[in-house]
Amino acid sequence: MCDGSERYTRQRLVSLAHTLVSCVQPSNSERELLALADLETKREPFRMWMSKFSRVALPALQRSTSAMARPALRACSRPGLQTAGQVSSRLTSVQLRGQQTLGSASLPLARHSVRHARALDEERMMEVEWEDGGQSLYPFTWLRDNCQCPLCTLESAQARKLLMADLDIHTGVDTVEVINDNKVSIVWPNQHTSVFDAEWLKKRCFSPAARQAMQEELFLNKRYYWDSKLRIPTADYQEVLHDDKAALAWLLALRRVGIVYLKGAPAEQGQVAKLAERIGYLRLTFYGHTWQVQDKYMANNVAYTSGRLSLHTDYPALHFAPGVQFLHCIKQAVEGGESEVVDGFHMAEQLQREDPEAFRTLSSLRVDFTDTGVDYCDFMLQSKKCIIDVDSEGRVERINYNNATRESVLDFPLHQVQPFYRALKAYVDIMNRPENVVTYRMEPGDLVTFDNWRLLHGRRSYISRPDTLRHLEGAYLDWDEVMSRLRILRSSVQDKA
Ligand code: OGA
Ligand code: NM2
Ligand code: ZN
Ligand code: ZN
Repeated sequence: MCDGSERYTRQRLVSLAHTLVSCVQPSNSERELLALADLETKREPFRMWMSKFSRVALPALQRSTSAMARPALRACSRPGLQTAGQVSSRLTSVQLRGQQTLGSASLPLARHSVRHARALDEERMMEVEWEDGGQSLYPFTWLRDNCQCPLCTLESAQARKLLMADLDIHTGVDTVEVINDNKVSIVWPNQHTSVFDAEWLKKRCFSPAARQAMQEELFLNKRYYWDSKLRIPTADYQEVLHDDKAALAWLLALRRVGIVYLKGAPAEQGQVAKLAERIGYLRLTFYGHTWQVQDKYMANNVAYTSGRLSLHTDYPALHFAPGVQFLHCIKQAVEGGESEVVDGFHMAEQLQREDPEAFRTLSSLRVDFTDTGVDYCDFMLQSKKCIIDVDSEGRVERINYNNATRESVLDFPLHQVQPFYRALKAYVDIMNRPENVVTYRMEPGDLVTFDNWRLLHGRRSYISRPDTLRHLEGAYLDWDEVMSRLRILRSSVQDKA
């Protein structure tokens, strides 16, 4: 088998691994999950890689209850997985025989051919029948709104030119036909013509499974939850700066695991800014573009002392707290100064299970935070945040908690004060259990990157001596910019493969 097809197979299996990641539940052991993440970074000889894939992916697949895991399991779990050719053909057949929507978004190499397309005038939808037997429905209004022609779309910006004022949301169609090159052509009643590529349509199928696959591809919202047994994913700082594959692996792990350790940075200022440039730009706050964590005289923040910092997220005093944090160790204390981290989402899940009342309290009561002082300029911040932010479906999406900046002003009625303290204590007690905390000690040249919306981090107190001044440099970024770079790297690395 030539290198090209090995690469092809590997790429497909990596795609599958991505799908698996979205199938496996947090109950899977973290070691397996991290090994899965490793799959996409390591350039091992093909056979070794294949046997690792089967060893790691199969147990996770077998335990997964997700419908998406089943066809993948059928493809992988037969004997003879070791040879690339066999796997390759099995995956092909899975794609061909699968349901219309299976992983269409996460299997980029799949080809979807249109067998037939017709207008359902009554429902005002177009029905597409795929070669694999599946069907997809597309409303006329949506099709007209998303016409890709140069009159309706500014191609150079990939943006819609068509105005809402010019969209007839009750439009019918004149004709629908499949044309050359796997495209569907629609002629509208005013004779305007739209041509849609089949792959483009397939990705935008409205079935729940296709939508879920597309959302996962766009936002990578599936996380690995962890506890003290986590081995923090680690990469080489220089490699991340200079190699796209290393940078992609870094950001994928940052998204899924929430923390990645980089080693090998020069022990001098300027590295967090350089790393931020790898992504786009950093987030300016009142503490400056980057900030120096040191024991300072008349400190404007508890972080700038030698005291212990209990587990916290940075900057809940901002309504839009920074999504990502970098901390670079330039000098470590002789004694103390170790770092601690916990998975705030995992801890919130545990709280919800053990003490649903406390979870309800922390996810519904808005707490005031405050921060006043002078740094980049003078500031007087006030914010109101739930300590556990949940989305409209009740999923945890952000943790906001720094005990140092929690306001003494409590904006709730008397009878809710004690229940609030009880709930907060319950959450903090879970976080502080030794089985949940990962402890590490940063050495000069180490640079930790983490999800500040998800992790809580802390540091032990340290002995401050003038000759060995502990010094970390930090910077913030936001998730939009980080995800943007992640998507770009994913598509450029994929194109090169
Ligand atoms: C901070 C912080 C960690 C450390 O500055 O907010 O969490 O190890 N610092 O000093
Ligand atoms: N620093 C490290 O919420 C906070 O005050 C976090 C921010 C000072 C930039 C600390
Ligand atoms: Zn058009
Ligand atoms: Zn902090």
